[in-house]
Amino acid sequence: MDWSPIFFHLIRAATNPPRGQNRIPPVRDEEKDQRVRPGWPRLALGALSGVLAGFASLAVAELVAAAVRPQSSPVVAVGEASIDATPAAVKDWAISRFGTDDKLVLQLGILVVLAVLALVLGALAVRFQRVGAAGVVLLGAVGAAAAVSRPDSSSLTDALPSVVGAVAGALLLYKLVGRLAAVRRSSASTSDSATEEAGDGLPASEGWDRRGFVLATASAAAASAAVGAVGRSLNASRGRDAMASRQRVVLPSPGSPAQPVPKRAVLRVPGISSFVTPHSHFYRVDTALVVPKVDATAWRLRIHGKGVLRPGVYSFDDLLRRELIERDITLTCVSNEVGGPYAGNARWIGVRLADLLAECGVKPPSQGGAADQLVSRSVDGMTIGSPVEDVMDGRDAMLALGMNGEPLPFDHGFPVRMVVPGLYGFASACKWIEDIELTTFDSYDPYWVKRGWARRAPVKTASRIDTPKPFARPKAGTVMVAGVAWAQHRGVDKVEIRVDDGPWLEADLAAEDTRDTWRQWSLAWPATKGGHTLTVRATDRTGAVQTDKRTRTIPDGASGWHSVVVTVD
Ligand SMILES: Nc1nc2c(c(=O)[nH]1)N[C@H]1C(S)=C(S)[C@@H](COP(=O)(O)O)O[C@H]1N2
Ligand SMILES: [Mo]
Repeated sequence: MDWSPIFFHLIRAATNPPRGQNRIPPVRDEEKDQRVRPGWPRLALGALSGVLAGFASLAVAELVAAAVRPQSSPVVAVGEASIDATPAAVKDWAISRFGTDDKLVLQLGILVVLAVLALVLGALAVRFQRVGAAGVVLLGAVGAAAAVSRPDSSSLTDALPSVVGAVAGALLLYKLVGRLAAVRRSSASTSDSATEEAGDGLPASEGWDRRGFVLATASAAAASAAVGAVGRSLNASRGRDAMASRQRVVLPSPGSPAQPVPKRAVLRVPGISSFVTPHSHFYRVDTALVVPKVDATAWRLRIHGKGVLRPGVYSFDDLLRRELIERDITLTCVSNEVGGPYAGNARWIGVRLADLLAECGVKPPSQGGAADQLVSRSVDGMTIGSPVEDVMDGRDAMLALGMNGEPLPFDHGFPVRMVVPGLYGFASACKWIEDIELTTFDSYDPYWVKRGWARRAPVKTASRIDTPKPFARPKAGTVMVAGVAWAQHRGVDKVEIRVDDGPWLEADLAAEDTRDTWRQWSLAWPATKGGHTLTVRATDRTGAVQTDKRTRTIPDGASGWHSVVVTVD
């Protein structure tokens, strides 16, 4: 497509505007009847100009962000800032209401708010041209402030996308509403360029330069779309080095392989969670609106802090060359409601964290170590605190490089993340990790703790009915009730099902893979017609029965029994 006429018009619109447009020009007597106060059609067109200016701002910002970094784009920066500022309860609600779509919903929400503000500013600009433009600049300032105050922002250049975008949008709005305000003069006053543009035989319109407005609007819309599209594709290609580095990774066979998953650990019941969770079904919970794309070749991990006798810096290849362990570990999120979906089981391959720490001279508190908290930091500024005692107590805490036989997917932390059996993800599973600092619980609160979550968060024993689904209508007869239960690092020893207020029936437990993985279970239920409530509870290897006491997810994980109501036909 040939863009030159559009750009020509855009440039013309910008450089050759009708004069006197920021004020309603003085009107001669014979024009008075043509002079209309902005009625709703012009206000509507002003509002349209506002939306267009907003669109142009975001398009330009997208292009500039491609040059700076994708996370500096105003919608991303404001979105991530609002994620950080959202009270824990609201965030929890959003996660449970929208699930993994919460980010999409958030960004759409920001766009809707922006669109409304743009409509208002545009309509306002019809009467108060400068106020409208100033409003756009102000919105840009908000974006800029959000961008430079992100924890992963290291430079004021992060303000550029918002600033440049806002200036472009403000100019455009100013020009567009100028077209609306320009009063059609008598054909004698040829000095007015608006008149020139309209003076080609088109009928004079209701007191403003209709043709000039339509042309300017159309060209600005087309130019913005083009600029935005270029920005988007540049942004998308920015991760190319990272993607190439991921493709080059060859995971060595582990020195300490996982035992094969026992055949009897996997049940063949339709509707049950698969024992190993494929990537496509593995939950994702993080605060990143733009998934960090880290180039493994340039990646480094620093280990330092209290009681670290020999601080270390490791490259990805340094880690690959070490002896690797391979382990099946079930990861769960503290935001998971009773019966919720935020749990997944994968085969991880990585470096034993305790060995690395020991090499750096770190001792656990029980052996006189000075630090009791290990704070992991990610490239996107996340901070996660784990007890040093836990990661060094012999469990398979690791810096994972691979998941289910592949390098980590970007969504799940490429190139390296932490995985610690028995701790919730927010207290252990730092993705895109780049720094480990040894410190104390007393002296530092990481990200989630600052927001009301617990400092220490071992996984609570949980069990879930996967099938039948809530409100299912199975036929009377034998109905397979099945699901999973987890109590990582303690192990699950028993799962029981209760039908209505009947006795607890012991379910058939699939064989255990390891005590760090969940266990599938099933029960052949002789279902009788009518409505029934199925309830599940698990018992862990310490003998503790899963509590029926319902708690919220905040601060340290939901508890209570999962129930499913069905109607048997
Ligand atoms: N960098 C970073 N790491 C993070 C998070 C995050 O927001 N940012 N969220 C944590 C939480 S709350 C959980 S439950 C796990 C989820 O890991 P997954 O997305 O691979 O399932 O990642 C953890 N690691
Ligand atoms: Mo989580």
